[in-house]
Amino acid sequence: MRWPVRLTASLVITLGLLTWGASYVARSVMQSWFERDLTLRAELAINGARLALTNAWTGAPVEALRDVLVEIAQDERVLGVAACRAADFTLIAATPGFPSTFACDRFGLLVKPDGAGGSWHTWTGTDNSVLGGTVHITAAPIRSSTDVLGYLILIHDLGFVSRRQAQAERLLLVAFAVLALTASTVTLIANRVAWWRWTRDLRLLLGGGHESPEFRPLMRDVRALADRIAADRDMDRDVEAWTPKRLRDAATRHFNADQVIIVANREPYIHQRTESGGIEVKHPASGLVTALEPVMRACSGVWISHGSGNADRETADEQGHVAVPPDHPSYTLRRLWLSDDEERGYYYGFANEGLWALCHTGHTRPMFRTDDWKHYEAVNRRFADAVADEASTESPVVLVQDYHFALLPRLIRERLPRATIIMFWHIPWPTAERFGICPQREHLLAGMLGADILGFHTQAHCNNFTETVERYLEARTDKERGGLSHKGRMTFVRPYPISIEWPPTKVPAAPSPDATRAEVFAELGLSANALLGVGVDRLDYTKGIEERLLAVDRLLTKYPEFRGRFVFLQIAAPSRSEIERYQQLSDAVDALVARINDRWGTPGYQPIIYRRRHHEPEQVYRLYRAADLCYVSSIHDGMNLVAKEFVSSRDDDDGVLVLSQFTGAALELTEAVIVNPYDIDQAGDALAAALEMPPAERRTRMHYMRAHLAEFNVYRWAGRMLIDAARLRKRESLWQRLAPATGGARNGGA
Ligand code: ADQ
Repeated sequence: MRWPVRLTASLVITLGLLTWGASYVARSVMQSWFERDLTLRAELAINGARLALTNAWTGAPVEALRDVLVEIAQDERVLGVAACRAADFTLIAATPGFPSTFACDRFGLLVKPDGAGGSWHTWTGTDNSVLGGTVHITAAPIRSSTDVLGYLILIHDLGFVSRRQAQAERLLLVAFAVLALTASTVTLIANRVAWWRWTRDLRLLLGGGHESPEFRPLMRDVRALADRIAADRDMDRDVEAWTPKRLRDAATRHFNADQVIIVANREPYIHQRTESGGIEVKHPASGLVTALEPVMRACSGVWISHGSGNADRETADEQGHVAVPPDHPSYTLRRLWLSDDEERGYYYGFANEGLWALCHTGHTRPMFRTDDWKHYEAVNRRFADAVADEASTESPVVLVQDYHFALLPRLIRERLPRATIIMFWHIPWPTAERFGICPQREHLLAGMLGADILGFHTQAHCNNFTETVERYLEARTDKERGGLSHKGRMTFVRPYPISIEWPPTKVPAAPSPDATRAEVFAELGLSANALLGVGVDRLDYTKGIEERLLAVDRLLTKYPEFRGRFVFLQIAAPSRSEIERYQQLSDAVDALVARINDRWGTPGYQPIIYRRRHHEPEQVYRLYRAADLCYVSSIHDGMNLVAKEFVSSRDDDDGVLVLSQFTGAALELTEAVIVNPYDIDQAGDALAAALEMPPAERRTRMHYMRAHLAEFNVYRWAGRMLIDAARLRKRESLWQRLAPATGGARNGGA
């Protein structure tokens, strides 16, 4: 809460308390005044009529005594007067208004202790049963010269006192409201004026227009501090959910008009020619695209990538530009055309046969060919030129994606020295020893260290990278801040676990999970009591598809109750099919599916349904929502977004995620059933446990995983990197300004 609001709130509370206190005091004082007044009136009335009373009491008929009582009861506030005998507290006479249910001996309790001497007694209180409200009762003794003859009971209505008290309280309340309103208005106006004056002075001061030379260094520090506070404020706001709007705001606040450029090999929209000669837009099966596309939609800017679709050229302009998303354009896609040789050498060769195999423990031998390396270098240079072409300022924020572009940060730095470069490595980073296999290891590391920030999914990958640099380059490590200094510039190495968009845009429009399940079951020809597991992957040897199918085989072997009932639907998008290892994998999966189906299949039942083709995201989400379980069995995976997508799709809090311990996601989605996919027995048991899991446990686990994703979504992933980069940039500019005085080092720290 800002201080003027706090001040106004405390003012209102204080005035409220004061009013309450004042009305309490006023009520008590008024009450005792009125009581005293009534007692005096009663005394006056009774004393004035005492002679007549004594006469009427002794010997006169009851009517005479009643007449005297009626005289006394003239005052409109007197409810009634009665004469009671002293000896036995019985009624002698009473005025007509005297409550008939009020008995003399009721009041005797008050009088009796006094004994025969008799004195005045009063009682004030509320009696709804007999007297019908708040009353004041006076009992006055009537004496002959020797005895107490009896008591005269006067009952006064005190209702008027309450009415006057309520009136007084209302007045006080109105006075308080007027006072509070005036006080808050005055405070707010005073605050506005003071704030306006203060910010005007500060603006003048920080704007530098009136800055005297001796204050300049101080002012620079103040500005840097203000920027730092703004960045800190963004970090502190992390308790708030990250949304596209918040990400956009953070990008605008920290980078003003500076452009955001993403470089990724895969494009988010691929134009493909259909068999009928038309053109359709495809969304690639890529975790990187899944994560970055919503970020780009939030930040606008330019996405540079290889134009890989066979209708890409004709849908782009001469510079390769096309506005996307096709239905609501919000950013520009810049396509770069690669020759077949370039694609073979850079993409299939060095990046995928070399680096992909090197970075994953997938038991596939990495291949490094000199020719591929040359293409890799050349294509990296071409992309660096494209970034320089697309840059509309000299200090854009460039987000370089993945192992296809290890050389790019340094190449961009040479072309745009003032750019802020963030590189994110989407796959694991191996141990220093393993990375040493790569013949071009030093070039790759030096290229990456051109970035300001290098992001990995996990701290373990960061540690591996730091050790690799320490082993192969002359670099200084700043362990405390996670920095690596190479050739005079610092690169920060940090974990940023990637995620998916949240709230998921594909879910609200979809039919309910029950309806989806019924539809999908009908399409697959499954009976209503069947159980469905799904696997969703690019057809890649790191995803453990063979291990997954073997686990299904083990489930059916060990748990006969699931035969004929459990069906596993595996969809696999063909990927890198030019590479021999991927062709082998495809054949091996085909053979395994056939073997398992042969073994357990019956007429009308196939335990594995295998679809080797690309599916659009909406179709993938339908399958997630229809399934009883999703098994992610990667043998090594940077993060794995399928696991997170499955969780995000289940707004019914149902379904079980069975997840490999070798994914980055396993560190976050700890409520999944975590397995070692190599341990086929354990994985078979885990599938059985998932299928038999009680609904309440399924819901609890899913609930916690969804809560985690709601907080740690892809906007947070991107936002944290941008905020860290903004911090660096501010610090960098401070160092540059101070450079003449300090002999300044660049890129001093985040
Ligand atoms: P990928 O290896 O591509 O990503 P992953 O994170 O699992 O792997 O994402 C795959 C994406 O492709 C998902 O969005 C999924 O829905 C989609 N997909 C999979 N099969 C599909 C199919 N048959 N049809 C259509 N779409 C399909 C790399 C790293 C990961 C890291 C991501 C993000 O290998 O470890 O999680 O980058 O950083």
